[in-house]
Amino acid sequence: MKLVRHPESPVLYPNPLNRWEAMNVFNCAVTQHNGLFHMHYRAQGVDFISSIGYAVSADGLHWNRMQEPVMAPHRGREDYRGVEDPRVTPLEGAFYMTYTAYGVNSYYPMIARSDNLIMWEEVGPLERAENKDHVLFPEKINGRYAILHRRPPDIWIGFSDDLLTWTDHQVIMSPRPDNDWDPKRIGANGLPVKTEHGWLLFYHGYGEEHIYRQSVALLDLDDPTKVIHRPEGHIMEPLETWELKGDVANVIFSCTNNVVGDELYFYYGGADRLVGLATAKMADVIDFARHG
Ligand code: BMA
Repeated sequence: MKLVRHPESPVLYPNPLNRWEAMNVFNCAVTQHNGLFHMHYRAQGVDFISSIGYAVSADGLHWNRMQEPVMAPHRGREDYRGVEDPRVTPLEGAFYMTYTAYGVNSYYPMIARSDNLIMWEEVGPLERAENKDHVLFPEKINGRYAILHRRPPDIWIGFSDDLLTWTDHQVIMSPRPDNDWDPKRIGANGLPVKTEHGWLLFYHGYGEEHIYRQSVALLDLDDPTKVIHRPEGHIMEPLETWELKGDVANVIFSCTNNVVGDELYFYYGGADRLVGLATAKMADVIDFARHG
């Protein structure tokens, strides 16, 4: 099972007229709300500092962009190099953005909140440690908020009563040293998709050659610390010129996995430069996650 590149992909390019997004636009979250697609994307300007731009679309292909970022570095030395890799989770009537605060010397995982997808206020850090690829589940699990995150090199899960204090962290998936595509590091993509067979988790992995590929796994609905099945193979790898060459070579990276009708819309950053779109039938993805 492989995702198929959409004929209109890439769907978002850098805009050389705006300093803050002149160089690269990539790693977006797409939120379907009130009949529209809302995109939050990582943008890099001429100084290579990352901020988060916003675009809206009726069809998921053609986007209207705001001229200013909706989030820029705002924590002094702690996010001086940028705010990166937004993932947006609708939860209890609000929207939560999980993103990486990249500081002068280090990075840590942040959580922000919005009622309208444009104006964001900080909730706080998940922890003040080198950790990223964090994403909230779209509902509470056994009465607590749940978050996937990545203390290198594994995918972890943690729980909270108030989104501020996170406890009960444990590893749920690790790199597979003998596997040909995810032997070194793995991390979660967009928010897990609830299916009748379990939480469908999209994740990325890479090895010594630093090629970022994508795959899926299924987590238990009631106890997502349990991995039900994890296929050996991947569902997408860099192949197009703009996925092989860009700001960082050989990268397909994603912070979102959208269900549109009976299809998966998989938006991704290609070589840390453009936003691409690939699709598949959801039924095929779920079948691969269960039996692949
Ligand atoms: C990760 C993040 C992503 C990036 C990827 C590949 O660590 O920085 O934003 O797409 O590396 O360069």
